[in-house]
Amino acid sequence: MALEDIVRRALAREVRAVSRLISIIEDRLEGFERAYAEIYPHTGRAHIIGITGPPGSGKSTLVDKLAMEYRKRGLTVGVVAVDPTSPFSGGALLGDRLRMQRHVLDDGVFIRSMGTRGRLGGLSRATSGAVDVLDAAGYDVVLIETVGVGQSEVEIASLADTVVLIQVPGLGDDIQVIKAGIMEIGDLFVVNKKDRPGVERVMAEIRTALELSEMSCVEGSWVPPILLTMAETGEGVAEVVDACGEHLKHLGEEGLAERRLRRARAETMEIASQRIWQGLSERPGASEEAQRLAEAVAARKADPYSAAAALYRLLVQ
Ligand SMILES: Nc1nc2c(ncn2[C@@H]2O[C@H](COP(=O)(O)OP(=O)(O)OP(=O)(O)O)[C@@H](O)[C@H]2O)c(=O)[nH]1
Ligand SMILES: [Mg+2]
Repeated sequence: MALEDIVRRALAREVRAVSRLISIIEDRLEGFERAYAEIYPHTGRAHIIGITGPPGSGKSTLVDKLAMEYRKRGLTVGVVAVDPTSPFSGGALLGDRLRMQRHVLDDGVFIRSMGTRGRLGGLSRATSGAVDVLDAAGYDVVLIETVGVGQSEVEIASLADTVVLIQVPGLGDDIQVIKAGIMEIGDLFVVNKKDRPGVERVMAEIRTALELSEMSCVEGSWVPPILLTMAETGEGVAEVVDACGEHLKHLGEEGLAERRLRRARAETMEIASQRIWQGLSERPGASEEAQRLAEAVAARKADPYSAAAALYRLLVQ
């Protein structure tokens, strides 16, 4: 199929074309930039929701139930599951596939899993591309699942309009909640596995951490709700959907525009710096010069700033 046809069909939400277009962008195949330019004007309509939490906390189960709840409400859902095979619940990819089966006959749900290995241009670029394709294809809601292991929460936060942080009882200590810099990105907290002992304690820990960070909050700012779920049975899932909707409403046009400007800036800068690096590496002799400069820095004959400036001059001269 010609690229033009793939783009046209993806924009009409034809599942196979959507899938193909994500691959083209993910693998940076011939013409991917042209395709991106064509779909991009159609993006910006979906509510993009990031779902993150510790390995095995029930993210995939919750995402599945959220998709079902959105379908019940007449909305279409795209899902991007990033690295679903965590060492914790190894083989989750198979589980994810089985869960997908349930949606197979429903073209209102599209699920895409992405591995983390061998990504050109980084995982966040690939995820971002998939999200944009789903958004352009007209899915009303796009759910992104990532395992919360530090950097990934921050990346998901930069992509999503609403960030849902999942916690579960029984993971031992409270570091999972209080990890510095993570609390701040949560717009919604979900304590899953409410059938397990220790739920009250997790909720109290989140509440305390939130109160600490709220001390600097201005009046009228969003107070992240803490919701209880049992993803396995679907209990509490409708309330999560409601809360995501309320968060979007609270953001309003202005808040949403501000978040999206942040994303646009970060992405544009990231692509630009990749371009610059690529341009540099294509200059004859540049990698030898980079090596020579690195050796000079290591030997304290040059400082890293002057070395970088010298490399940069290679590019612009
Ligand atoms: N007891 C209980 N188990 C649950 C609940 N929700 C999910 N689980 C189980 O927890 C396990 C992990 O669920 P997943 O949805 O795969 O978790 P995940 O966070 O996506 O896992 P990774 O993607 O591997 O990080 C599965 O065996 C689920 O059936 C719940 O509410 N209560
Ligand atoms: Mg999962």
